[in-house]
Formats: sequence, C-alpha cells, structure tokens
Amino acid sequence: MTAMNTKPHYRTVWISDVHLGTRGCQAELLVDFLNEVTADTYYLVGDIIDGWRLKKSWYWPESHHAVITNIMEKAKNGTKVIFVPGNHDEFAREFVDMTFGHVDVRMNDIHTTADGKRLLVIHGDEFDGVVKYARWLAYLGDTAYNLAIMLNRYFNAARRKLGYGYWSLSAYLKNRVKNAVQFICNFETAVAHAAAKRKVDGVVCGHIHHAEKRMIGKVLYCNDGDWVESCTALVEHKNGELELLHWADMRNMAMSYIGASDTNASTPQALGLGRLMSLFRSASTQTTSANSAQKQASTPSAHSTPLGKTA
Ligand SMILES: [Mn+2]
Repeated sequence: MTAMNTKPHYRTVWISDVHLGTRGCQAELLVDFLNEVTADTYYLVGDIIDGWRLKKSWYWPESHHAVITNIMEKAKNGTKVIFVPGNHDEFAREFVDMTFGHVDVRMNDIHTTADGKRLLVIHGDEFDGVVKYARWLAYLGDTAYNLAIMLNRYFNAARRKLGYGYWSLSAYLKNRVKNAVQFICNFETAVAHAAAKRKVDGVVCGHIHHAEKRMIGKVLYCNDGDWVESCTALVEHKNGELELLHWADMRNMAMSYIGASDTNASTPQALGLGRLMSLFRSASTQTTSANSAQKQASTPSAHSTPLGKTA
C-alpha cells in the first residue's frame, strides 16, 4: 500500500490524559492518531485509563477498547512502549518496573533526544499539593516544598483507604475559574523547578490538560496535553526537535479544505487516506508556524484553553 509510506514517523511520541472509561474521552480521534502516526518509542504519560471513574460505573465502548488493542499491537510489532502511570490509573503503579505484553511500566523515566537533551518524563500529579499552596511555599522554601509533595502522596493514600476518590485539583478549581491561569503557571513552575533539581535539560508531563512547550528558566517544559478536550501529542522528530501536534485541529483543517475545494467528495469517507494525510501534513506545517509565532510573545495568560474536568 502506498499510503503506508506517506504516514508520518517520529522518533518519539508522548500522549497522556486519555481517560479511557469516561464519556469525555475522544477515543475515536486517538485511534485515528494511532493509526496514522508511527514512532520508534511511544510514551503513555499517565491517566490513560480512568480507574477511578470505572470503579464507579463501567463504561467501555468499542473505541476505548480499540485504543488499548492498537497500542498493544504497536508494542508487539516492535514499537517501544513505556507507560508512566498517573493518578487516575495509579493501580498500575503497583506494576512499576514490570513489563506487560511488551509495555514497560515505569514510575518515571529519562528520555534522551537525538540531539542529546535529557528529558524527565513524569505524569505530574505529585505537584498538586505544591500548586495548591504555591504562594506559601514560595516563602517557605525547599524543605516545605518537598514536604508538600510528600504530604500530597500520603493525603491521597489516606483518602483511598477511606474510600474517597483522588482529591482532584481541577475539581477544586471549578469554583475558582479565575485562578485557573495562576494555577497553570504555578504547576508549570513547580515542575520545571523539580526538573532543574534533577539536572535534566527538560521535562515532559501531562496531568493539567494544558499542552505547552516553552523554556522556564533553563528547563524546557513540555506538556503533551490531553485527549478529552484538546487532543494533543508531543512528538520528537528524527533530529531531536520537539513539536506539539494538535490532532483535532489538523483534522478539522483538512476537512474544511476538502469541503471548499472538492465538490465531488465533501465527506471524509469519500476520500483516500493518503490524500487526507498529505492535506494534514500541509495543514500541520501551517499550524506549527502559526503556533510558534504566537508562542514568541506568549505567557500562560495568553492561552484560553480551559482546564480539563478530570486532571
Ligand atoms: Mn492526572
């Protein structure tokens, strides 16, 4: 098949916050992404399966199952797949350093890019407590900061034993929407700070459902976003260059292009996949340059993406 050759291939792909088992999960778009994008290494950066939600009520449609089988298939066929569990799939943290059907489970990982950057890969939920009390911790310094990370862990372990759900940062913020920008900023700063202490060049995380790629101090902060609202992935090109892909936008752009230019085939079903993909690629190049232009002047306040409901 010639279409196979036109599929984009990356050195590394990072996705997180898929929340399989919830109605908000954009599983169909993700299956589409997994079908179209191949890589040497796939990182699953936590909250892939929403164990908390599934425990309450079982919701597991075909498309959610397809995400799992697709990833397992990749792993079986030689793609390196590394799963770093998050707070919603923390049941998998018991299996850290084990391998399941060719998928490696790690608490966190260090990834080295083709150009030698060392990136810490973490989900990011351990910073919830830090973010909540960020203003105080700024005064109290490092010991208090480490204590907050530790307390957050015990706090949630205790909640679990008592039968409560994970204390959700975004639920906490629901009534404090005007603080969302401040929260994102606090989270990003806390993660970058921790990465700097680990003496890495950058960090890749998820958790807050807010895709980002920018320098914070000397640390390259990357957040791969989510598959509930924004449908984003972080990818590493062959030369080590990192890029955020906005899959839903790439899809929409290709669709509207098709709608405007082709009267015979205005539905995606009527089009060959190869042609659709070449449209994606030209659309994605435009998105990327538009994004990087916007990023030049951007601070967290420039973004309007709302926080995910299930971070
Ligand atoms: Mn999370």
